[in-house]
Amino acid sequence: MFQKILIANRGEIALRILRCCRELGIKTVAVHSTADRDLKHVRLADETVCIGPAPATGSYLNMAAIISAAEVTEADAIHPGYGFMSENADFAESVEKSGFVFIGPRSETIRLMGGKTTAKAEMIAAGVPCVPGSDGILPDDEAKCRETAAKVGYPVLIKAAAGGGGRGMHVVRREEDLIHSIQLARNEALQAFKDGSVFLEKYLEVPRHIEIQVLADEHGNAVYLGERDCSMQRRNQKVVEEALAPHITQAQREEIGKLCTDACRRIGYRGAGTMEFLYDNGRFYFIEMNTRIQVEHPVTEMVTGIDLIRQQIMVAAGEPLPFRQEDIQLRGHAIECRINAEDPFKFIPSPGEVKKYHAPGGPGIRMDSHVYAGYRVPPNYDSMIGKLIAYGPTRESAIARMRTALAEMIVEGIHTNIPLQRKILEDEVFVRGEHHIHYLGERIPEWAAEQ
Ligand code: MV4
Repeated sequence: MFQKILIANRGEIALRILRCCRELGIKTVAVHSTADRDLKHVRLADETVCIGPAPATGSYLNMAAIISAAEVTEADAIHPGYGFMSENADFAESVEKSGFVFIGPRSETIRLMGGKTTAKAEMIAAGVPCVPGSDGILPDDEAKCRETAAKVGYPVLIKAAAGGGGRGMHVVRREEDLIHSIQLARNEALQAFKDGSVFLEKYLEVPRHIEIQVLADEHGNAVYLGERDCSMQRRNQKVVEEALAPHITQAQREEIGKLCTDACRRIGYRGAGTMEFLYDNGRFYFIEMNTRIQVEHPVTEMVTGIDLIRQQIMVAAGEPLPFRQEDIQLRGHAIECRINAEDPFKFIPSPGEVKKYHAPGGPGIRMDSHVYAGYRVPPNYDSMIGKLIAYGPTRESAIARMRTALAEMIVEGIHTNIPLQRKILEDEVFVRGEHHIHYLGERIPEWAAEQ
């Protein structure tokens, strides 16, 4: 087992990883920027290294600085958390070549699944259902593009093959707009990802976003840990996530879960991963794979009783998974509300000093946050300051506990999205579990007007 892990991240996930290392008796190295000296995990770590200035490009995205920090502290492994270097295949490769363990899949796997068309080809080969579309990237030939779009049927969606986050996506509703949209998407993809490759899919108008959590070891074992519904989102930022997904049957879960674990074994996957699907008209369609731990992993931990960070560390160290699929029980329901330092209805970031902080508690309540009274939220990073998770035996009980927790939570000195979360938890469409990926964006104008 590892003696020392370097945590190449910040905020709540860095603290989550540190706590897990402590439990396992593994020493920790916190690397941080000059703006992050007061982070809770930096205070708690066995060793700390300042790796650069406040802008992430000079610190949390600085490969050489992170690897140097691992060298000087003699760490065995690097945990990348989510965001930053977590899905950078070049970073993972450089970690491997420097003699450290990257806590995640092999760099080749990250590269393969990081490309949306290469990932999709692997999933098709494994028998996982995908959104109908072009067979790989679109050629320059305009006639061939028109032929592909006509075969798929309008509306179609043009997507960038590299990168993610919904950038470079264009919906095309009529054939006369196709070539122009492809050109726009190519230019945006070139700008954003230095790769103008695009592909095409049938556009699903009002799907739900459901993702399957998988865990695999180096010995050919792979399990699925149920699914999460992440449909409550705005501009590709998830706001509320839950496990399991409302209205999904056990038969559907088992069918898609088995396909996902078969795919993991096929590609020699190692570690925690998420297969993202759009769910429309009772069917799952794979869109992309995330090769990292995700923000919303706690809801899966609550319904499975499995510590996903611990399992990531164990399998990265070469240990076999300590359970088989038949040992995994999905029990109860968990909901996560992301707590952001931002105006609740205008979404303007709200950095600054947290003057008062009272985290909620009680049965089934978990607060994953690095915030404390007196902490200054820096303006340089993502606005998420924590995650409130409510677990209950049923979805109704999890909602009731989340409402109670949101009502008692106090954050003063900065604006937070807690008022928005309270609105969502009272919303009848959410309560029925009938929301889709466009729902929140549609409701926000009304809620903003009430303020
Ligand atoms: C789609 C889609 C509809 N049809 N693909 C957005 C970002 C990227 N992760 C994939 N995305 C979408 N792909 C087809 N064929 C709608 C979206 C989409 C979306 C997906 C998941 C969560 C939020 C979303 C918000 C807008 C659009």
